[in-house]
This record gives sequence, structure tokens and C-alpha cells, in this order.
Amino acid sequence: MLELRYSSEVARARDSHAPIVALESTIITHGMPYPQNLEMAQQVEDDIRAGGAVPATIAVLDGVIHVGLEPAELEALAQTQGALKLSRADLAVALATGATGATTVAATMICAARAGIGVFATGGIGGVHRGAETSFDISADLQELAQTPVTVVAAGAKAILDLPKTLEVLETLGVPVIAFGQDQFPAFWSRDSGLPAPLRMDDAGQIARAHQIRAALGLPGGQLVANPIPLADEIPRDVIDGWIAQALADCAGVATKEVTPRLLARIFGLSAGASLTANIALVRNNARLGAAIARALVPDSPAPHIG
Ligand code: PSU
Ligand code: MN
Repeated sequence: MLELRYSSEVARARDSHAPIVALESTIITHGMPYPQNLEMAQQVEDDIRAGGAVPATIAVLDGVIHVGLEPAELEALAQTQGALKLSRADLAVALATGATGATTVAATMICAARAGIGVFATGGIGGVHRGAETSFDISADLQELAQTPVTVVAAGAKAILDLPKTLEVLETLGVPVIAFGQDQFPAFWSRDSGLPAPLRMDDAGQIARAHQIRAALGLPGGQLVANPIPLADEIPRDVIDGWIAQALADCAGVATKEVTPRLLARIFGLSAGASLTANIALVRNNARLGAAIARALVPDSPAPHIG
């Protein structure tokens, strides 16, 4: 009843038990403008290949979950107007109605887990929005990390969110939040959020081992690996904080799933594109670490290069 359609490359990787890294598609349709979104998606796939793994960009096309997109499908999705933004709540309805939509972190985790893929690389996760004490706006990504066994590599969470509350909710949900190679929790465009990360690991192989040990313990859920943006690509905190404050003011009154895309688009405009350049750099950095973790998750593959 549930069809997962694999790209030819992902199908081959499955047959040969090669390492696979899942990628989300909301970042393509709702996170970045065309054509940079397409260039980013293609570059990130190539980074994963260069890292010795196979990329599986996940999306819903005409009511079918696609695990890995053929090049022409990726090009079409990047230009699709009005693709839906699909999270846990929307996925089954989109499949039942033959819709086309992009998967968020939560929905990508669900599809990846179904396909037996243990690691997923993206830019930033959703989290607790500022003002959540009155708006109740908390991304379904956090609950998903608590229940679906996929290790998600992200550059932390954006400071458009309330980062202390986001970390509190993840702690309550029992989600391991692991900063890679530093003690601080990274804040997407900046390496340091000013908050200590709950956990730190410096080695992709150990991250893969922790993923496997969680499963052996019978613990549901995944891990959040918070990988800081490379130093050369970082936007200083005080610079980005100004744009964020302006974007939040400009987007006051925007609600539900519109909030994140609208804030991202506004910050892109305010930064004259600098936020997008940094965003692409950090996704590529996460793809490289994701590939190393995926290789370590496959028993016979050579030791990962990162960490
Ligand atoms: N954060 C980003 N870029 C993104 C997103 C979040 O920096 O593109 C997307 C991801 O797909 C994430 C989703 O899963 O937004 C979260 O949306 P919401 O807050 O509506 O759950
Ligand atoms: Mn929300």
C-alpha cells in the first residue's frame, strides 16, 4: 500500500549496501530562491558522493514518496511553484490526494526511516519559536527527533528561534544534542550561540556507534548532531542579530507553517544574499559529516575521514 520510489542511484546503493545520506526538500522549495536552491541541492549531492556515500533527496511527487530524485526531478522540484510543505501531519494526506510537496526535517526523517536510512543532513532544524509561550509555535521536528531513529546533522538552529527553549524541549524529549568538535551549541550562521551544548563528540565513527547503541538499548528517536558552520563562512553574531531582529519585526503576525519560510526570505533580502551564501556553505559542511557518519554506519566500509 505504501510505495517508496527509489532513484536509480539509491536503488543501486541499497542493493550493494552502500552508505546513503538522506536530504530534505523543504530547504529547496521553501528555504532558498531559484536558482540558488537548485545549485545548492546539486552541490550537496555531489559533496555526499565525494564523501563516499550516496545522496537520497526525499520529496513527494504526485502522491508518491521519492527516496532519491533523478536529476530532472530535482530540477523540476526546484522550480515548482506552490509545492506543499509537508511535515508529519501532512504526509499521509499528500500521499492520499496525489499532491506534490517537499518534506521538512520531520517528514524526511519518517521517509528515511522507512527506507532504512539512518543519517540525514540538512541546514537547520525547526524548533521553539520566540514567543512560543503565547503562540505555542513549536516545530514538529523536535517530537520527530524523539521518536524516529535517524541521526540528523544540522548547523544547530537559527537564532530566529528561541534557542534556550529549543534545547530545553529537546532535553525533555530525551533527544541527544551533540555539538561536533566544540563545546558550544552552534547557531546556524554563527558558530557559537552563546549556549553550551549538552553533549560533544569529535569523531564521526563514535556518532555512528552512539546511533547504533541507542537502537540496541531499545530507545526510540534519533540524535541531533550540531555541526558548526566553517569559520571562513561564518556571519558574526552581532551582524546576523540585527537582520534577525528586523525580520522578526517585519514578519509579526505571520503564523503556522508560513513563519519559517517568510523569516528566511526576509533575512535573505536584508543581508543582500550573504545569509544564503553562508547557508549553502553550512549545508555542504553538514553533507560531508553526514557522509562520514553514513560510512561508519555501514559495517565494512573504510573508516571515515572526518573527525
Ligand atoms: N530552518 C532553516 N531552513 C529551513 C527550515 C528550517 O534554517 O529550510 C525548514 C526545514 O525543512 C524544517 C522546517 O524542518 O523548515 C521547519 O518548519 P516548521 O517550523 O514549520 O516546523
Ligand atoms: Mn511552526
